[in-house]
Amino acid sequence: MDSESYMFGPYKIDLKQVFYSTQLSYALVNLRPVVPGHVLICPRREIKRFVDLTADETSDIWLTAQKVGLQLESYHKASSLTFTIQDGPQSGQTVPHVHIHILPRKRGDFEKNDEIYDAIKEKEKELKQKLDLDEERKDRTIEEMAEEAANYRKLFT
Ligand code: AMW
Repeated sequence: MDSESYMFGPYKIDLKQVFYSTQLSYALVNLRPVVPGHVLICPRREIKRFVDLTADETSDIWLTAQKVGLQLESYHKASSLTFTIQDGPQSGQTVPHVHIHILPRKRGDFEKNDEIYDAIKEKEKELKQKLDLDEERKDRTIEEMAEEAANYRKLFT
């Protein structure tokens, strides 16, 4: 595999979105984050389901998530972290490539704590968008994502 090429399911990820990587995993900023610092950790190999990761990949993706979570909680002055995997379409997975969502959490960020799980459901978000015409949610630009990733990259040097 080309060491500088990152696929996320069918999407070729711009290098500018990637802020940390190991031989087996990489961390990227999100196209549509639901809270500041909502990032994704993926295996470098394009694997759809969690069960199909090797032991080394499983270990590496969680060690990467631990390291990234530590830095982003502090960077965003948060006080907790949500780590979540939607593993398979019926759990809400929309991109067929294993990814751990990391979401820095703050007191009062959601009225009801578990509403964060509704927020990360892409389909519900689309529905909310249709219902709430005032709230425009669209993909971020590569410039916005590149700037965020550049700031995070400094945390891992
Ligand atoms: W899943 O619903 O599969 O658990 O989560 C998919 C996640 O991937 C969402 O948070 C979505 O915003 C994000 N996403 C989709 N496409 C891209 C992309 N090209 N770059 C970064 N994040 C993406």
